Amino acid sequence: MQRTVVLLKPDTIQRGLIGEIIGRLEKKGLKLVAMKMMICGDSILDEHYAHHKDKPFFASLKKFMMSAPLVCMLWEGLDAVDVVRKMTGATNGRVADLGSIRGDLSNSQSNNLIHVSDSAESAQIEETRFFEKGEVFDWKRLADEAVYGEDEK
Ligand code: 3AN
Repeated sequence: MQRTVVLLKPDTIQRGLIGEIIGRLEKKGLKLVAMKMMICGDSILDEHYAHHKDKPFFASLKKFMMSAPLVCMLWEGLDAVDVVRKMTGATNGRVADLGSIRGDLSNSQSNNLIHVSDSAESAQIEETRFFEKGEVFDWKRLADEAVYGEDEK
């Protein structure tokens, strides 16, 4: 099974959409293995958004990300990185496909509710960036029997 990092951004908590987004991930059949609230500091955001450091929106992106707590989660499942990326939709909520989280719930390029890992490699890096080992739970989920076929477990 693969794990992927999901961060619910300040606009999600401000708009009361935490339950809606978690509900979608649960209903898809993904398994929650870690969850916490945190307020990000400068250094973790510099690291997390290093690929945007020269962009004109970098300062406002950081300010936005520090404006309220994030809900940080780790979700597990078969091909979890691709599955959750697809559920999330394109960066700009105005062009993201309807049916995706951003397409249905966001109307913005910057306030797009959710960050998700973009590859298996970044998922591993982001897992150690946002979680201590003791915060990740290896638990037996009974629903796995129903969610996956015999050949997939
Ligand atoms: P994604 O989150 O879809 O992988 P990235 O990694 O390109 O997109 O962008 C990270 C975050 O930076 C986005 N989630 C969004 O909040 C912000 N962002 C990206 N492009 C812009 C932009 N042109 N203007 C403002 N904010 C942006």
